[in-house]
Amino acid sequence: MSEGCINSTPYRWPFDGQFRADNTALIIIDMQTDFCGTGGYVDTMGYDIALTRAPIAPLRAVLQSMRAAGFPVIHTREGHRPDLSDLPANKRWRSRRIGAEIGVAGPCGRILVRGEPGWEIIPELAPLPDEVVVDKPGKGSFYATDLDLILRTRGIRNLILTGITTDVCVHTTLREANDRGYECLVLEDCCAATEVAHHRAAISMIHMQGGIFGAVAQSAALLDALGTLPTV
Ligand code: C5J
Repeated sequence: MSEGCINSTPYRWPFDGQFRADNTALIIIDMQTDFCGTGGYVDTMGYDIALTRAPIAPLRAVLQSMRAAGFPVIHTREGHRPDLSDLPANKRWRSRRIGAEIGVAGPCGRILVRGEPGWEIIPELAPLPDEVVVDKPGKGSFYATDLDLILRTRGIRNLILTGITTDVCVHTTLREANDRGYECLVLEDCCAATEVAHHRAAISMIHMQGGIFGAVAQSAALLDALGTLPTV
């Protein structure tokens, strides 16, 4: 088969039509209280968490269907060690400037620190015990993590990317994955940014040069494609 299976733009994804539960993973990026919960990092910075909460409902539907179809699910969490030994000085300085200093106690515990309530994945999208959770200190899910090793060990080469924020951690992960040869699909309605214009721009960029980082679809298109796969 040469044409893809999912109705996406700028091409049907994946490029070679090889869409199966044994070669494709759902990646859910940073759906943590710090990014979409009341009193978390994004809320403390003064951004509208209604935007970063918008993907929760479509993402729940995708998560449920992909779990049922036997696809591996990988969750990521951005956060730092409690001693902040993996927090670059410039990242800390920038967060202090905007009034949400990483490592300082806030309504959800110490901001972006591993083990704190704000760092946890929101209950609506909580990982199952057998699902991989990747802890990352930066924006990309590959930098300073074992994600690449986990994916290659499982024979996964297609990634369906979701989560927050579209322009930061989703895009950084998309670019890292693309350069490593993974075939990527971003689910537009399962991502969000802290500015609508940034979300739209980040989605638009993917379409350049014939799909420079991969392809984009709505969650409904993925759900339709899942419905056509043989049941497990
Ligand atoms: C940010 C993220 N925006 N998950 N993190 O700092 O996009």
